[in-house]
Amino acid sequence: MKRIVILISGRGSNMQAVLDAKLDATVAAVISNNPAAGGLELARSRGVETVVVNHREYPDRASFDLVLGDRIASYQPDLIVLAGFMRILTQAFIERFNDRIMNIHPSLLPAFPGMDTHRRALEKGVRLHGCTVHFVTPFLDSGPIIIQAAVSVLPGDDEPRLAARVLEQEHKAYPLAIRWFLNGRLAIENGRVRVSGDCRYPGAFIAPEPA
Ligand code: NHR
Ligand code: GAR
Repeated sequence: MKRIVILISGRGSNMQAVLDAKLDATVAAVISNNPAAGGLELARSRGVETVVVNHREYPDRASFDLVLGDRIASYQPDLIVLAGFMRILTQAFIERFNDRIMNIHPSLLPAFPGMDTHRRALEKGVRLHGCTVHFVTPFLDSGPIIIQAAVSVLPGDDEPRLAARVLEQEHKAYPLAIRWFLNGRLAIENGRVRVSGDCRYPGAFIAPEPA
C-alpha cells in the first residue's frame, strides 16, 4: 500500500476530501504547522495520526523545514499532499522530497500565485477562475500543472461566494490528481506533466480532457 502524508494549516476540507476518497493508499499522518488547525481534530476523529510542528518555535525557515522534513520522512511517504498548507518551503526541503509533493492552489495558475487569490480575481474582473493542482518546486506556485478546474465568476460574487464555488471544484480535482499519481499515470517531462490513459471526468469543466 502506498503511503501519503498530508500537510495542513487550517480547517482541512481538502484533507477531508482526500480522506473520503477511498484511495488505494494509507494516510499515514496529518501534520500541521498550526496547533489550532481545525483539520487536526477531524483527522483524529478518523483515526489518522496527527503531528504538530509549530513554525513559531523555530528561529528560521531552514530549521523548521529540517524538523518538518524529519517528521515526514519518519512515515516514509510516497506522496506529500499540501492541503491549505500556508508556509513557503525551502529549496532544501523540496529537493529532499523531489517530485513527490503536490499542492492545490485556489486560482487558475499562472494567474494569481501567492495569497488572496479570490479577492485579486474579483479585482481584475476575470470571467473564469478556479483551482490548480501542481507538483511543488522551489518556485512558489510555479511547478508542473497536473489538473485545473474552472468556474465562472458570476454577477454579485463576493470573496466568500467565489471561494465556496472554487472549493467545491478543489474537492473533486485533488483526489483525482492523487489517484492518477498513485496509479503511476503522471510523468514529468521537460517541466510539464503528461497524464497517461483516460482522463475523463464527466459533469465538471475540467482539463485535461480525454485524448
Ligand atoms: N513552497 C514552495 N517551495 N513552492 C510552492 O509552490 C509552495 C510552497 C509552500 C506552500 C502553497 C501556496 C498556495 O497554494 C505552497 C506552495 C503559502 C504562501 C505564503 O505566502 C504562499 C503560497 C502558498 C502557501 N505564506 C506565508 C509565508 O511566509 C505565510 C502566510 C500566512 O501564514 O498566512 O510562508 O497558495
Ligand atoms: C483552499 O482553498 C486551498 O486551495 C487554499 O486554502 C484553502 C484551504 O482550505 N490553499 C492556499 O491558499 C495555500 N496557500 P482547507 O483547509 O479547507 O482545505
